[in-house]
Parts: sequence; structure tokens; C-alpha cells
Amino acid sequence: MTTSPRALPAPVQSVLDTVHARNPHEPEFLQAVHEVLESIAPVLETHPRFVEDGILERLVEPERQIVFRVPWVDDTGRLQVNRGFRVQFSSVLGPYKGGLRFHSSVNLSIIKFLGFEQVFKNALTGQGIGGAKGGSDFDPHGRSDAEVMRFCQSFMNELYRHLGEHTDVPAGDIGVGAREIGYLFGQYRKITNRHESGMFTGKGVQWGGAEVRTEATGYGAVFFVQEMLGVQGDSLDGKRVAVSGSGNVAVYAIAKAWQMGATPVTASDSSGYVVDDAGIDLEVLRQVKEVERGRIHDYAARRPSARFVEGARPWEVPVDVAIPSATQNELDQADALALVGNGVRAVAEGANMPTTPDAVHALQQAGVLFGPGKAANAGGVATSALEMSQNASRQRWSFGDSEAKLRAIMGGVHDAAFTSAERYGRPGDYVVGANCAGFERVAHAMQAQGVI
Ligand code: NDP
Ligand code: 2IT
Repeated sequence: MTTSPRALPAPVQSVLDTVHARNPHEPEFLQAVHEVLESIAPVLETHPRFVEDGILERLVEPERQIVFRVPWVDDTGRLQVNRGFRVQFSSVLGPYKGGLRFHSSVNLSIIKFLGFEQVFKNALTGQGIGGAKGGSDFDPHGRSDAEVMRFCQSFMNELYRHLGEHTDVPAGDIGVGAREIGYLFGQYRKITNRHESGMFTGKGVQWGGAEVRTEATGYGAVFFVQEMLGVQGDSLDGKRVAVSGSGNVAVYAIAKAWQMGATPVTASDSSGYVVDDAGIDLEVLRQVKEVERGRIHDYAARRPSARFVEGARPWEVPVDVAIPSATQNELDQADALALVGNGVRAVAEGANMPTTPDAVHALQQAGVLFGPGKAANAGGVATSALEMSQNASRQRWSFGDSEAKLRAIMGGVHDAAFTSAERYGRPGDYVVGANCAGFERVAHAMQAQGVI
């Protein structure tokens, strides 16, 4: 179960060369494309028509890219100008679907990598949703609610014309949570004079949001770990778990890990990490991060059993399971080797592409179960699709029913990746399995719908 580099078939290499020539300054996008194209060779051997029909050439080029100015006025009366993005990658399986990220690092490369990943992730869920991503280099940290509202309104003043329940349906991502979604949805409603519930997911449960959407990505990642361990006759019960991040995904990964009998011992943010040998106290974590919008060292200050390690990442802590849930490329080869040295059994990506390619290789070489984000964090967008269903039929499903659906979906995602890896001769390689299964669904639909 390794991803050893091997020579690519000539037509795939030619597409990759074109992608490099066309997007020379987009390292994250190139990284994401490499990972997919390197692993789908077995599908192309089985279906040579995918190559002849130019599926690859079209897949690597977004259907539409929107880049726009977002002017707004801060609390001191100063004009601020940010850049807004929406990359509508593929609508072959359904309306464009994917989150919005507000973070100072956001640029076209990052939005394109996320949009590209989203196409295959969404296909893997088996739901009728296409792939997109958007966002801005606006950083909500330290901004007042009024500033965040004015920014969101200005952002939507442009983006609204590209959205709609049958066209493009955003949701949250880094820096976009319940507060931002409320302001964005409100401005869309104001401009269009339509209460179009299904045009945004992750809404408040009082006004059209689905139960379990908030919890879904973190819960889903833990369900995915349980599925991987289950195949080996093992479970999460009694395991020590390292989680990075302390946002939406991390908090609910920690919550579900506790519920499954494991002990989550770390959380982090961009300043460093905390390790708590008594296990992360969820109430203290949520008070610090969600209520006070504070920093992760504030957690350690309130817990005698915890310590804060500044400027480092949690992968040096001995654990059985790791769930990176902060951002891209946050677990590199040295981190992977440290995890392996400490006997890690499974790593599942709660974040999008948090593990560098050489780190994935090191983990798989060592026989560690590795769940790529396209599969492991698909619970968020899958539950977004459940929200769209409820909005379309004006129904509300209970928390229990919705969580049972999420669990079944994650089982299906796991099985699709697992059986695809076996079918294509790479048993146990969830990277190949997820990419091949997602790609096949998208490619068949593109073939059926002609050259558009
Ligand atoms: P949040 O904004 O809620 O939390 C992000 C967390 O990651 C914060 O703790 C943040 O710390 C940390 N972080 C962000 N950027 C960096 C960085 N450059 N270096 C170190 N730490 C960083 O976002 P989410 O929890 O929603 O998203 C986390 C990851 O999960 C992202 O990769 C996202 O794409 C992915 N994801 C999210 C889904 C969702 O439903 N929300 C669905 C699927 C994937 P700080 O406050 O210091 O910035
Ligand atoms: O990366 C992701 O899958 C998300 N941020 C969630 C997307 C969604 O539309 O729910």
C-alpha cells in the first residue's frame, strides 16, 4: 500500500505539462492536480475512451473563475479593499458546491486547489453536487462584528449574481462560520428579494439550516477513522488521538472522538498547540475559541493538566490516531516520521490536503492507515447536500436521523474508496481508491453530456 512515484502514461504527462505551463505560479493547485492525475492511471487503462474524449484536459480547467474587488469601510472610517474569488470548477454532477474561505493567505492557487479537490470529494459522496470554492484574503481575526458584516455585504454585492440554489451553493470553510453565513445569506436575500433557502448551506438551524451540518465534518472524519480501523478488526476505543486546529472541524472531531471511547489530547492554532494528558476539555475549548474568539494558549492557562507549545505542531505527541484539521500542508515528512516513530496506527485528513505528498508516502510506506481529505472530510459537504434536500422539500430532519444518515454516508464513502483501491490493484491505498472512485463518476457524466 504505497504511492511510489512511477512514470505516468504519455497522455497524462502531456496534460500535466500543460497544467504546469498554464498555471506556473499556483503551487497548491499543481500539488492537487499531481496527486489526482498520478493515481488515476488504472482507471484510464480500463477506460481508454476517457483519454480519447479529452476528459482530463477539460477537468483541469475550471468551468468559470470569478475574481472581484471587495471594498468596505472599517470601524475607523478607513477604506479597505480585499480580493474576492469564486472558482466554479465542475457542474457535471449538480450545481456548483463548496465553501468560502476568509483568510489572509487566500489567493487563486489556494481556491483552485480547493475547488479541484471538491469535484472528486463531492462525487465520492454519491450526491448530486458539482464542485466549487471561493473566498477572500479578508482576515476576520480581530475584526468587530460590524466590520465582518460590512465586508460580507460587500462580498455578496458582487457574488450574488453567480449564485442560486440550482446554480452555485456556497457554505463555510476557514474563517466563515455561522456569523459570516448569516450576514452573507441576509445580503443575498435583500438584493434578490427571494428567501431562497437552498442557495447557501450551514445556515442557522432556526432559519433553514440542517441539524448536524455544524458537527458533520469533524464527526465524519472520526467515523472514517472508525471505518478504517474496523477493517483491521480494531476500533477507536481506548486510543489517544492528536487533532490540529481548534475551529469547526477540530472541535467536532474532538467531541466525536470522546464519544467513540478515545481520548483526544491535542488542539492547535497558528500560534502553536496544546497537549492535555487528561484529554481535551471540550467545554473549556469551546469557551475559549467559540465564545471568546481567543487563542489556543488561553486553553492551557485554564487547565492544570495542559501545556502550550509555542510555534510547533502537535505531531510530536505520541498518539495512536492523528486527525489534521487546520489547513493545507500542515503535516510534513518530518512530522510523519515522528508519528510513525511513536507508533501511530491511522491518520485521517479533517482538513483539505493537510499532509504533504512526501508525508503521505512516508505514512503509507510504514503501513499506517491513511484517509485522504476527499474521503475523510466529505461528511461536511455530504450533510450540506442533506440540507439542500430538506430546503427543497421544506422538511426538517431530527438530529438523530441526520447523524444516522451522516454515518451511513461515511460508511459508503469508505467502502467506495476501499473497493475501488482493491479493484485497481492497490488494496488498502485510500488515496488511489478515493481518487479513482471520484474520478470515474465525474468522467462517466462528462462523457454522457458531450463536449461542453
Ligand atoms: P475554522 O476557521 O473554523 O478553523 C480553522 C483552524 O485552523 C483554526 O484553529 C486556525 O487557527 C487554524 N489555521 C488556519 N490556518 C492556519 C495556518 N495557516 N496555520 C496553522 N493553523 C491554521 O475552519 P474549519 O475548521 O472549517 O476548516 C479547517 C480545515 O477543514 C480547512 O482545511 C477546511 O478547508 C477543511 N474543511 C472544512 C469543512 C467544513 O465543513 N468547515 C469541510 C471539509 C474540510 P487560527 O485561528 O490561528 O488561524
Ligand atoms: O471543504 C469542504 O468540503 C467544505 N468546506 C464544505 C463545503 C460545503 O459546501 O459544505
